[in-house]
Amino acid sequence: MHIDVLTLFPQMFQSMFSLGIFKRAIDQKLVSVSLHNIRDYTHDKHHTVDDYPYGGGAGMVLKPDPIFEAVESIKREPAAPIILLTPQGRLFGQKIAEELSRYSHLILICGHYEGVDERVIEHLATDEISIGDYVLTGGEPAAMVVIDAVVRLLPGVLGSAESLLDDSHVAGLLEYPQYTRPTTYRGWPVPEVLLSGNHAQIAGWRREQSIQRTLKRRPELLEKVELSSKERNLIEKLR
Ligand code: JD8
Repeated sequence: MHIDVLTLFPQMFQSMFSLGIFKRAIDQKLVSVSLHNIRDYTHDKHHTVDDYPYGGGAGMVLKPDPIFEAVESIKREPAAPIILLTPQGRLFGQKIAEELSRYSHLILICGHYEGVDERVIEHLATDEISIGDYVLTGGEPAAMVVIDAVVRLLPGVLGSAESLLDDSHVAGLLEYPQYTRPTTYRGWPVPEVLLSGNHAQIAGWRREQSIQRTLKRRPELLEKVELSSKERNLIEKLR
């Protein structure tokens, strides 16, 4: 997959792409990322990227022309979505991550200040995404969230140790509690069952913990998840 990112602050992405799972994925050529500074697509002496809003109001709006020219400079695969990160977008989740992971090319546009000129939304972007109902100062952290969630779904990016199968938002339940050594830390023991070596019993305990935790913290997730009749009974009992 190739990802083009348009931003006023390309440096914000540098540590993400130079460390850990991302660096490995890029080195293995499973993904490539090009950062484009929107300011490089201005033509005036002061490299102006923003201007006052027509009709008045606080703050500045990103001008359309550098954003259009930046996108037009990219060799775009015809199917590649042009995604604007914005609080007005459709709410990002695992399902959209899976959808985006099926493309071989993504173009992400990060706005700043009060937002971008509406003509970018109407005539350039093909998709608008929000990562949640809180206010960011710009689209960059949202683009990083989207890129992270999408790239880890690409074949080969995760090692077998980090495999996808257990992911809570894939399975539809929250994850069970996890422990590592020491078996007792500051007097707090690891649950006995995990030391038993009885793999069926451990799997049963973990499943029950996942269900209990989901019921307590995110009960709405239980509506969609597939459960056995035994598990449904457990929930009724816990309720
Ligand atoms: C892009 C500018 C800030 C937004 C005035 C100052 C996404 N889930 C999300 N929350 N916030 C954003 C986001 C915020 C942005 C920009 C994304 C560009 N701002 C503006 C409008 C109100 N503030 C986001 N994705």
